Amino acid sequence: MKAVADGERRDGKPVGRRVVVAMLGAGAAGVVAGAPVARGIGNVLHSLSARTESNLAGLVPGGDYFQLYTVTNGFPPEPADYRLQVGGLVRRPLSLALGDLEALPSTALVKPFQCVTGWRVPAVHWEGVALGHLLDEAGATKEAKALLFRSFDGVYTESLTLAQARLSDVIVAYRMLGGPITREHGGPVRLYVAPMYGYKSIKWLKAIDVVDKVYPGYWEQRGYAVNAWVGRSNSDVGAPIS
Ligand SMILES: Nc1nc2c(c(=O)[nH]1)N[C@H]1C(S)=C(S)[C@@H](COP(=O)(O)O)O[C@H]1N2
Ligand SMILES: [Mo]
Repeated sequence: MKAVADGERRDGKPVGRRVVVAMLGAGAAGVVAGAPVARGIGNVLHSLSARTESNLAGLVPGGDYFQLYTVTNGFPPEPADYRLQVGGLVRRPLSLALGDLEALPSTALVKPFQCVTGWRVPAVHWEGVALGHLLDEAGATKEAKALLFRSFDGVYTESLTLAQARLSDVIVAYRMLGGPITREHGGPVRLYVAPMYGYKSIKWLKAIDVVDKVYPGYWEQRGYAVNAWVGRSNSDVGAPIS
């Protein structure tokens, strides 16, 4: 059996928000006989915190391992065909193959990953390119205020202000947990926003559009905070005092 500390689930099964709908439809978490209880409660509480932004989810007991979340059955490209588009309010639009990303200066981080439902993986190894570096390469114009991230799944989106995007622990990641990012975890390339809840870390990253204002992302349109700081006020839009 794998060690819990490596951050992988033991059964490898994806957990989607569709479970929430199914379970609420059935009446209560308790009726899902035989399902891992913490997983079910986690999903139900996720829907609660979407409305209340309370910290109820923090009460859910759980191991130090990832759950796999996706609102779709994403279809990422093969690593060989992968391209990341950086466009919008930039002087030099970019189209980067995986090899192009790997050739840029890399940032390695060992940091927690925390979903707003309460599960948290304490020390995850990440590697990728600082998002601020990509912004410098592309040359954001004066009008640029925020970023809109799009996924190859065609549904999920995310947002960051320009100041948030330039934090040194926000990376376009191509390695995670000691290897290339797996398909389930959003490979070949996903975002990792270390100071914010997991929903900011969009999987199967397809495009970064530099835009004139914040366009709230998938879960943000459904009630989650746009400024998703872990352990800080959601009303704080700026960069942290470091
Ligand atoms: N494309 C896409 N990215 C996504 C999601 C998703 O549903 N689709 N879920 C988010 C949420 S809520 C979390 S907690 C993390 C989970 O990452 P993991 O599946 O690698 O554990 O991915 C985030 N990125
Ligand atoms: Mo999440």
